[in-house]
Amino acid sequence: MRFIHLGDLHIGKSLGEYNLIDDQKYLLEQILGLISERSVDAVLIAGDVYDRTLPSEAAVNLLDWFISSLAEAGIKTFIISGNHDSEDRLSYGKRLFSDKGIHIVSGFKGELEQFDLEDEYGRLKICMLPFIKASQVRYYYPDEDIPSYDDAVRTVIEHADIDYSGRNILVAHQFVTGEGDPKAAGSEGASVQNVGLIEKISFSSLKDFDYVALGHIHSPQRVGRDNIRYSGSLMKYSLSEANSSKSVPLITIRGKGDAEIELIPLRPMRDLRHITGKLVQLLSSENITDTDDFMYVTLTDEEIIDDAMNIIRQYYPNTVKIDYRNSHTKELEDFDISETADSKSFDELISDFYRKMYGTEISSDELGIMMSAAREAGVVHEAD
Ligand SMILES: [Mn+2]
Repeated sequence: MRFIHLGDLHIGKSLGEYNLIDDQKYLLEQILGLISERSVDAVLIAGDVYDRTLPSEAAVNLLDWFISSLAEAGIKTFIISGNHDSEDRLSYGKRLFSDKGIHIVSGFKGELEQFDLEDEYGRLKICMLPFIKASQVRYYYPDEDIPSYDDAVRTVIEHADIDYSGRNILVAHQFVTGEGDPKAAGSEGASVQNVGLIEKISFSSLKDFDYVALGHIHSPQRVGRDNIRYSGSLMKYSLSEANSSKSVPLITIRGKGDAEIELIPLRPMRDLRHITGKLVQLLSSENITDTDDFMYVTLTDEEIIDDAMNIIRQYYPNTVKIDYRNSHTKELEDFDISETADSKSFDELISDFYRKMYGTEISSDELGIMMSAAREAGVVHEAD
């Protein structure tokens, strides 16, 4: 039996002011193409289906189109909720969809939900664990000792009485660690960036499954072993991912313990790139490529360029953000504000800041405007 593992679709997400719905549709079409080319039987979607709990109309339409296409092609689909999804909204229509082979488990109801598939090697179980917190598991298992997420997941799995002599797949959306922490992409949000010890789950709790399809971390990677993986997000969702690439795990499971994993690269409609240099170099004709891409531009020019964003957008209309890296920003990086702030008055601080940013003295008119704004904001008082 052959599977595709997806996760962190974040349907409806935008990048700065740019809506990504067309890019997401392009990638989902590519995945449908792959499914038919490689005779895929089932799709696992490991949470963060939508980007937000209240998805836009365009986002709902796109998911509707995708799961309808899967159902029409006869593909069994298994979807769990992630921390970005609304459990209730993602549950919409789930009993009806189930008849068409689209199985949604959104929100934890006290046990690991399981579905049986069948092929020439016998039965294969799909176990679905939507995003959970330890407190939810404690509620259902008041007699168990559940200090951490690791204990929570282990408790749920133990109570599921899984027959490990047969073949089992787990779909989950959690922070699972291998030899070390998984490498985050940077677009996951605070739930991953500030993850505490108590929220981490060791891969060893999951090692008896034939394959574990994880969501939550946006960089594609294995966790502890090859058959426990994060698929990674559908596309690059932040600047920190500019130099990475996305892929889809294609898993062929034959007999017990015989899972073959192939990583299929995803080709985005518009890539996300980061370029660095002086404005004239970056915009010289030999350096201009792929002008539809989403661009992050770091200018190394010493002087601030008037209207740089609009100039760059004449060449790269989908520029998301520009910033500077030069001797002034270097000085600012080295500058310890806490040391100076206590010993200087407000107008001295503003004058210093202006000098560092623009390399010239602030005029008395400009300083006057800053002082009156500061008085209005209550930062300084008349007597200062
Ligand atoms: Mn996510």
